[in-house]
Amino acid sequence: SNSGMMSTPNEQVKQLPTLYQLALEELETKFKVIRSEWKHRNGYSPIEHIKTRLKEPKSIISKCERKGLPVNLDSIVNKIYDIAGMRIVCAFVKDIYSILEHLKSREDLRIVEIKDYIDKPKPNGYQSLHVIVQVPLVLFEDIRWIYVEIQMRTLAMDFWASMEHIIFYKYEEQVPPHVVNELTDAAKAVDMLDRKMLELRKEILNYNHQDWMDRDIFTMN
Ligand code: 0O2
Repeated sequence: SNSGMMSTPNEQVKQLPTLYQLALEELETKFKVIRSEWKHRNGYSPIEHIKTRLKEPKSIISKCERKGLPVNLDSIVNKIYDIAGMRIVCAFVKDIYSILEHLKSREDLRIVEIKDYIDKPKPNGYQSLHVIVQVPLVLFEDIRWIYVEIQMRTLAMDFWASMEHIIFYKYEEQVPPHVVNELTDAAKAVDMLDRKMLELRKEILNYNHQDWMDRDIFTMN
């Protein structure tokens, strides 16, 4: 005899959006703590902003089809990792890798897969660090580990990806080759900007450090 808690596949499908939404909220809370602690320790937060989204049922179905998976509860829950998505935009590239190291060290998250499109950009120039994690949701009966795709990028990478999405989204089929080349060139400008901003930051930090040392010597006299 079934306990009252058993649910039919249909009921389980209905519950899915709620579970993914809750997993995103749990993860957002973890990042609130990370942000606040980082700010206390280093004087600035490595995170510029965070956005979350749930994948539309239509996109979930077409992703199953694209990957040659049957469209059923099992594939959706166990094979599609980006139904819940979180995008974290950082000021500097090194902040992204610091966050990654931190995520790896946590016991309340499982790292499933890391795709480093910063180290190896996509052919069009797309850069981001994608981390598939599982977030635990403590339910009455058990703990459900829910997949979430975290995309981490710098402000410059986010600008490029957002523009690429706006410009090319609908024209995927017939983009002239020279336009693709120019898009990839524009991605090099992203790299250049990220490096330039890091240099400027280093200069500012050195400058203030120098200033502080001068004052120190002055007071010692
Ligand atoms: P949306 O609208 O963001 O939901 P797979 O190829 O299936 O094994 P998958 O999931 O394609 O793996 O992995 P990938 O390529 O690591 O990540 C896909 C997501 O990254 C996309 O989600 C985009 O958000 C983003 N992305 C990947 N490549 C590009 C790109 O060239 N330009 C832009 N602007 N975004 C990119 P969705 O589901 O495609 O779209």
